Amino acid sequence: SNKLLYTIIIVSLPLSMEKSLADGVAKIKEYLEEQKNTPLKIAITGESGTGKSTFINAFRKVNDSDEGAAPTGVVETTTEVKEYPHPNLPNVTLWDLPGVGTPNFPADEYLKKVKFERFDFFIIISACRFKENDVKLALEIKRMKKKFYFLRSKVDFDLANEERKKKIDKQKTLNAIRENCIEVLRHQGIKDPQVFLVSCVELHLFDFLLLQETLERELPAHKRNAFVSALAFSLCVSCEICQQSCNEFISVLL
Ligand SMILES: Nc1nc2c(ncn2[C@@H]2O[C@H](COP(=O)(O)OP(=O)(O)OP(=O)(O)O)[C@@H](O)[C@H]2O)c(=O)[nH]1
Ligand SMILES: [Mg+2]
Repeated sequence: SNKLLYTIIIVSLPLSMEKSLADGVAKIKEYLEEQKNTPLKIAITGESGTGKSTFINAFRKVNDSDEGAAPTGVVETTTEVKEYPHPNLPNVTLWDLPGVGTPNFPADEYLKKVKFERFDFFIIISACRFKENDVKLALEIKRMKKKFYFLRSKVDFDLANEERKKKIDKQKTLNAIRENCIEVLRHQGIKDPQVFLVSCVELHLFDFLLLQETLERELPAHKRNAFVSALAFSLCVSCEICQQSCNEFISVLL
C-alpha cells in the first residue's frame, strides 16, 4: 500500500542520505521482506462465558478435553492470557484472554491487566446480548487505530430458544441479530463493522467459513497495519518524539 511505502521511505531516508542511494534501496527491500514475515497477534476478547476459549479450540480443531486445549467451563475459567498457534498460518497466533467485567477483571482494570495494546488485531466475542463492555472494547480498539471482527456466538441457543416459542424463520432471526450488532457498532462510530454469527460448538454452521475466508484474505492488510505501527513507533522513539505525537503520526499513516 502507499501508506506502507511512505513509512518505509520516511524511515529509510536518513539512511540513504548518510550512505549511498543503493544502500537506501537495499534497506527498503529489506523492510518489505520483513513485513511479509511480520508476526500477527490476534487477541480473542469479550465478556466471560461468551465462548472465547471454546472458539479457539474449535478454530484449531482441538477438542475441549484434549491435552493442550484452552480450558473451557461453566464458570469464569480463563484467568491468564495464553497464546495458541494458528492451525495453518505461520507467524499468526491466537491469544485467549480472560473475560472483561468480572470481579477478577473489572472493566476499568481489564485493558491494563491483559496488556491490551500489545495485540495487533482483535476478535470480540459476544453472546446473547450486545453489552456495554463490548462497546468499550470496540472503542478502545478504534482509539488504538487497530481493527477487529465482532463475533456473535451461541446463535444455536438463540435459534433453539426462539423455536421453543413458535415456528420461526431461522434466517430472519439470524438477520435480526446481525443487524442489531451492526447498528450498535455503527452508532458508536465504527465504520463498516464486520460481524459474524457463529456457534462455537458447531463451527461448521452459520458464518464460520466466511470468517475464516475473510481473515485469510485480509491477513496481508492486518500484517501491514501491524508492521506500519511497529515501524512508525520505532521511528518516533528514535526521534524522541513524545508519545502523543507518535500516536498522531501513526493515525495519519493508518
Ligand atoms: N451452545 C453453545 N455453547 C457454547 C458456545 N460457545 C461456548 N459455549 C459454552 O459456553 C461455556 C463457556 O465457554 P468458554 O469457552 O469457557 O467461555 P470463555 O469466554 O472462554 O469464558 P472465560 O474463560 O470465563 O472468559 C462452555 O460451557 C462452552 O461449552 C456456543 O456457541 N454455543
Ligand atoms: Mg476462557
